[in-house]
Amino acid sequence: MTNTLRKVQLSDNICVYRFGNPLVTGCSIMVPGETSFVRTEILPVFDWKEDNENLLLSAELGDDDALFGFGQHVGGINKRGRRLDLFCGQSLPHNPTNRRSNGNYPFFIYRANDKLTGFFFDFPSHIAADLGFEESDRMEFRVAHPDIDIYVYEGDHYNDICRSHVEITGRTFLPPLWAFGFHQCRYSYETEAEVRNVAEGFRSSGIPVDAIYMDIDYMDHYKVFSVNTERFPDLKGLISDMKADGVELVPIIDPGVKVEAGYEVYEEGIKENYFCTDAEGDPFTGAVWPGLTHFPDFLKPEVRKWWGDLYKVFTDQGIRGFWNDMNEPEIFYRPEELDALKEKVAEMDYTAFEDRGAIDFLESLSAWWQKDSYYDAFFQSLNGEKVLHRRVHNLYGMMMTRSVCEAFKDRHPHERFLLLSRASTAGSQRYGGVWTGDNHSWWEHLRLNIQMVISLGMAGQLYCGADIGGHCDEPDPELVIRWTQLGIFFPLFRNHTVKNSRAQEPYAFAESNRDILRNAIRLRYALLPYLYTEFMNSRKSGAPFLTPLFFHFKEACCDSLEDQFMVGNGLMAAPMLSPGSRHRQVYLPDGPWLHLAMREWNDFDVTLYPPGAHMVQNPLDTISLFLRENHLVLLTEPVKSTAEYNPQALHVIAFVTSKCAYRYYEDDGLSNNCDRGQYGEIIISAALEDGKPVGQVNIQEHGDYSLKVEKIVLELYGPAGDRVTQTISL
Ligand code: MIG
Repeated sequence: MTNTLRKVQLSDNICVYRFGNPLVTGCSIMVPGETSFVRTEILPVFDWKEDNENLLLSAELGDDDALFGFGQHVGGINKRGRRLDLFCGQSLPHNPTNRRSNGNYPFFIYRANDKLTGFFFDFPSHIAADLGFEESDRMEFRVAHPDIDIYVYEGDHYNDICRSHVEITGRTFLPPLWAFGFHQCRYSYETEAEVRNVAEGFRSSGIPVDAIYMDIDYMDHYKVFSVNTERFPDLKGLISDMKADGVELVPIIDPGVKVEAGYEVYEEGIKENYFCTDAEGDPFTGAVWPGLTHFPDFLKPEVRKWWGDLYKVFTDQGIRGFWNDMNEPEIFYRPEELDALKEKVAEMDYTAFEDRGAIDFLESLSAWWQKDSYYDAFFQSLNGEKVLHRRVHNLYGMMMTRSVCEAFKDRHPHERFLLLSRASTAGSQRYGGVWTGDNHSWWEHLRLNIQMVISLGMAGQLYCGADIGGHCDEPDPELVIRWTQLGIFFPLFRNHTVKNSRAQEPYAFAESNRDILRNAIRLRYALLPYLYTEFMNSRKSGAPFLTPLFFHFKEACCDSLEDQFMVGNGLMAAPMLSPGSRHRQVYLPDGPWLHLAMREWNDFDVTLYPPGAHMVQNPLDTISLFLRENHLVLLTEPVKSTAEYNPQALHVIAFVTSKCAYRYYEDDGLSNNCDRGQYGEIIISAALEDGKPVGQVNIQEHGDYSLKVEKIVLELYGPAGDRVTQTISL
């Protein structure tokens, strides 16, 4: 046996098991020193052995064992039965058997009987996970190298495990308040005029919007950090006009740097040796949108500094958000393959085609596209050592985003900004959030949206969302409506679509659809006091705020309910996920619930439901919120952009069968003063007095912060669903 297993107990609940000499990945912020490890023979749960340079971990699965997690991989929240490749890759389409994902979160909670154990594989390369696929009673992880740190978390509750994982991989970055508004994207708004039209479309139809995204066509020949000045003659003016209207512009940045003499980014990268290298030590060349490109080696600190500073051309003009795309990295082809292909075409004797000849030939033509072997053709430099890219593959996207985050913090130490990354891994949440990649305008992807966002949150990546309406293909109005009604609960609330698809902006639909979409988006803005409080609480505690029902309720049937989820502790969403349907079954665990059928943020019907399964009506223009007993939700009058957000009056809807309390959170939404002790809280409580609910509030202002809230309007429902209202001025 060449390998050794050692362990360190980091805290009561966290242990690290080390095989061999793992690379320092940067995923964990709590890597134990070599000397603290002691020899052990036993890894919890798993048997292990070496097998052809791989480390093979396997364990038996009991009939009811479950495996929750793995971030944004396709599949249920319980991934049992799936086969996954834990290796970042363009995962298109998100179909049920797709094993790859743009983001790779090698973290899961294993539940056997009632015992919960969390595992985090701190390993930056390929792990083939078989979660009961080959044999239903066996899981197996084939780790591509026998050097790995495995963090093991123990706890009585799911939240304990999630918190431990955040302790190890770090808490979520601090997004600006505008990150919680509605965002509009398309591949691509191609001109300044088009961007202005989009903003105007929202404003004239009274639909709120906070950000418009710029996809790759704003660039000059897809040269990163360039702008096509014919299409965008006055970007600076555009940025400031948009900002004045409460709209942030968010440009896309790809890592591939076009090979072109005279292009500054390219020249500097070559001169300073900033690019990944091939076997000969020359800059590695692959092709992406700009044609032939080199790829920055983000594992080198000096490259991160350089790259992060390049964003200055945009931040100096007022940009405060970016989306980093293609950073798995996606590579379309290599010039070597293209040359070989050209030769093949030239030498082909077409007259000799017989039977399968033409088929084989045509098949061979496409075999060069996005080949996995490209990851064996270049090298990076980790702590001064040359490593094959494949060996550190999963770090690429995180390190790209880290470079931007760190540069921005250097230059604007007190400001917040929004970074999104397509590729990510454990720890990425410290630098930015994610969108879940290229989904489709398919009803199945609404359900997947829930599964992905919830699993990402469990893995510590709180700021995320999927492309609403679907990226590829085209949606009908009903699909966009139902997806928007679902999207109101997710941190990233962004509508996006591919090239040449139908107009997918909410204002682009017929008036009756538009009215429904406006109400949905306005409800999202109305819910900001609640959603922002929940997000910020999660960011602090490490426990996710979008959770499966089984995080809260013991009833066995909650285990597999993946089309209902909790938003905070008090609110349950049961979105409409199939076409043509106006009713759905909703399971209400534990006690009674209040159904709020929201047509508009301030126009809704309230129905009291006993626990159990119910067939609930849900017309197209309505969003169902379910309020748990002894909990409350907060709303405020929606605004057209969070730039105008001012929750002077908080509307509280509470369902009080004995008593409830909530800690509302508020900060300036733009600076990091909140992390330096400047924020406000209001403790809102209600209890029954003579059978009727009575509310109370208690203000806590921290540091110099003064709360925006001046008045609290309480709408209190008692045990029988009877309503009392009460207004408290602060
Ligand atoms: O390969 O920039 O996921 O959101 O619109 C396509 C164009 C490249 C993939 C991203 C998508 C974006 C698109 N990009």
